[in-house]
Amino acid sequence: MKLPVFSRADLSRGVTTVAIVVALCLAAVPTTAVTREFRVADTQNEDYPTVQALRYMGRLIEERSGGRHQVRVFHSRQLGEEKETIEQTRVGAIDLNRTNVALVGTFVPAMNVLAMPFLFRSIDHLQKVLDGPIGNEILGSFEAYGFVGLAFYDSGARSIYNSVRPIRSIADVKGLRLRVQQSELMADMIKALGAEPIELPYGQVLTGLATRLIDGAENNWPSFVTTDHYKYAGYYTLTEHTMSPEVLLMSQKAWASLSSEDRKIFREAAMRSSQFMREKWKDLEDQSRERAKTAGVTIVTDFDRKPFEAAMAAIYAKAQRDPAAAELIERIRKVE
Ligand code: GTR
Repeated sequence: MKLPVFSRADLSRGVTTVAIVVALCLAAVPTTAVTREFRVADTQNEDYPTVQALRYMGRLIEERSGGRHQVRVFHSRQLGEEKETIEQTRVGAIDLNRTNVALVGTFVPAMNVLAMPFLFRSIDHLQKVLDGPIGNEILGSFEAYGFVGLAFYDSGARSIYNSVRPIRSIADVKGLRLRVQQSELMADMIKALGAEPIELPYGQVLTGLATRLIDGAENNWPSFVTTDHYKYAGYYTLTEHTMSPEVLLMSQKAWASLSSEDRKIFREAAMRSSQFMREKWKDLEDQSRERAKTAGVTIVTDFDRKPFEAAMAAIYAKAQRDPAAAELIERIRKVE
């Protein structure tokens, strides 16, 4: 077999061609940072305002990074149930996560403060806290636990619903098997009201209601209705026992891959998506309430709230054993 013989001229032509190809390839790659797709998890359905807000954020990020970064939203538990996705976000397997603060309380203690019962006097009070210095501080506190806090999303107030009886007094709660999020604080809260808390992932609540494994659960209007829980639990009492908001987290691994300029783009887009979500939220709350009413759900608004609040004394005593939590609770109460 005869090997090809290259002349000096052939070789130098080859080198020139390779150099041109390499130069063209380099020109096509922006020098600022590497292009990548960021995966974000959300447990809610595709139409839910949080999912829409994440998509909106993605559009902003893509636009402002000149197409270098894309955000792909995995809704409806496509990446797993909420608790598992938080663990995966912490280790960097998932880049971003929209979750409820009650679930992050297991990892980041300050989050439990935001889920404390009857802490916020109104949605207005909650928004003032989240939009002000306390909200910023809390977002900043995530770094010590392996996350980066980007923004809060509203989630209204959570109330108790069930299929057994209308709850008009605290005595009516007694003995009910009520599903709670995978959160010690939420389980303690329901126990303090005299019910039996059953910790279940969000995706299993509908089956739990349909099979009578549970008598009821607690959630805001949009979650109660968009999941069809209202079709099985016909009594909704406006206990509004917590206003635990949603939070958008990023894994530290994904954050570390961003240039300081890109970090700014992510933070700003997240903040803007929070405003976007707020506008969508109110409408969906109203629509969901109307849909439940039309479907025949009994909505109890006239009930004795005081004993519900009083039953929470032990929850506060336990939380306030941590001086940082006690101080945060006080500061939140003082926000006018
Ligand atoms: C919803 C919240 C979800 C999830 C759910 C639940 O309000 O948006 O992230 O925490 O409640 O009860 O599991």
